[in-house]
Amino acid sequence: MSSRPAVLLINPSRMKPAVGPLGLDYLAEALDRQGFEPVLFDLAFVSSYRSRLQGLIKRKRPAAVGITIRNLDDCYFASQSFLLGPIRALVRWLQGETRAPVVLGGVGYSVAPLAALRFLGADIGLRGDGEQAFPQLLRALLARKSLSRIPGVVLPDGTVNPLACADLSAWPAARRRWIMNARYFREGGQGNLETKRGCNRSCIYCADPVAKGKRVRRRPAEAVAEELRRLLNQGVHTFHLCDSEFNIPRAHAEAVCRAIIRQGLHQRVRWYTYAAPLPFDPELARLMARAGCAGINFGVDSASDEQLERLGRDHRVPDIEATLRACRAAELAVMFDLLLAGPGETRATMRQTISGMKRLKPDRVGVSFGVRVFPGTRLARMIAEAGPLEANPNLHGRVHGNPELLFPIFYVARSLGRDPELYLHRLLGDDPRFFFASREVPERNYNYNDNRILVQAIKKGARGAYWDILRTRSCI
Ligand code: B12
Ligand code: SF4
Repeated sequence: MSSRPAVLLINPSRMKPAVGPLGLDYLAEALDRQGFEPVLFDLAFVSSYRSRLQGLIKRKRPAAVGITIRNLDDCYFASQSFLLGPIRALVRWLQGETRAPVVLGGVGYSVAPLAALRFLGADIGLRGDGEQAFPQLLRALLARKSLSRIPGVVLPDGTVNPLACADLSAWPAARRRWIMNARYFREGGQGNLETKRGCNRSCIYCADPVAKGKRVRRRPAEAVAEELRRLLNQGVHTFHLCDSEFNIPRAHAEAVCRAIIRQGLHQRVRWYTYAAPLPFDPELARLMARAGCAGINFGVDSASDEQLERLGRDHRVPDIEATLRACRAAELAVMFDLLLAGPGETRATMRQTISGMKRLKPDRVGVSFGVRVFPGTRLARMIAEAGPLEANPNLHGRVHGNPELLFPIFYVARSLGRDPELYLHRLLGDDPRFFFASREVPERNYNYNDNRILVQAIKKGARGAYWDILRTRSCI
């Protein structure tokens, strides 16, 4: 038995296609380096977990049990699927099996940390990066010291410390040996890694700066490329990056591409990423394509300048056009994500956006109708200033008993008039370029929460970003 204190780390997500719990791979690596014994348990591929977990707890006697929470809900207006119910049952069961504290963390958790801690009945939460703060928390627990000054700590008494933000500037390449990366690749169709954290933009609805911080922390580009090599050695060759936006800041995107090329990996990997329409240019597009990038998902949100202004975006329609041209010239596949029905949206702005997309013809357009309201965002503050949630005619979903916005709640501008979804469906017509949330037409559904079409395609060998897998299944 190891003399190092064991820490049990659990991934409770069973969503399919299965996305590897990257946060736990990084966290376990940090714990290992700092004198702990990480013990991973993944619920993604097991049907019942109790007896196996019981055995593990008995054998390892963990000092703490960590649970990663990636998604609070699926952020989809059409489904509004809340995902914490089974995790609450898991926390209760764990508390009956061990006296070790149950600690919560993860990007979803960090969006609504106190409300999620209380809902789940866990002992401690940690909002933000875990690599430095979690070992610090564990050392304090073992020494029976106060937790009150540890960054990111959240306690049921209402303590919510400032977001934990790790210094990643000297962070070496992770070995990527703690989660089942090869299996996730086989069954989830893509590997994953981060090149940096945080986003310094001010889009009014976005949870990323809330959960990851507004200060961008870059990883050394050579370490990112080295990590790619390690995943390649496990047979993982197609990736989706996990940065909020790859091109913010542009210089780091360039450095990462150059490191991939310098290390000779560009002809062995294919990767996809999220990126913002600005800053983007033909040179960056060419460099990304050379470094193995196959496709980019741009959060363009709207093709109405007035709506983009209201959403706090810094790009405008001409930037969207220029970005698409740059990608076309570099032969990069393009997905544009729209975010419709936000504050001020009207039928006219929605019409302008859909006709703009039909004119531009990106490879695919993801249509999100209804804006999930996240705590800590400017949108949430605007709503709070307007009065009680129940009385706000723009809000849908859990408007009662949801002051901390933990449960799915969506903004759908009243200025859209009656039956706005029906109107939108008419605008989209049967143009296969558009994905939108519809259980009735599964081929056009791009909710990745339990998407059986994707699961089947991946089983048959499809690899890549999910939108690209869906696109190539029904090529136009
Ligand atoms: C990339 C990405 C995707 C990619 C994933 C690609 C891949 N192969 O991994 C794709 C496109 C597939 C995707 C899909 C979805 N996504 Co997504 N995605 C992201 C994104 C940008 C990165 C996630 C990530 O891996 N981060 C990097 C890892 C390292 O960070 P981390 O998990 O937070 O871990 C760190 C800390 O949190 C902490 N930590 C983690 N666990 C623990 C545990 C303990 C005990 C402790 C102490 C600490 C700790 O330490 C870690 C290291 O510092 C995030 C936003 C963001 N910037 O993070 C959205 C995000 C997580 N996604 C989101 C959503 C909603 C989804 C979907 C449900 C959408 C849908 N309906 O289809 C699906 C779900 C897919 C699934 N099976 O889970 C939302 C979740 C919001 C919410 N309400 O909870 C986010 C936050 C985006 C947003 N702003 O709305 N996604
Ligand atoms: S939408 Fe993109 S650019 Fe805007 S704050 Fe979120 S991650 Fe940053």
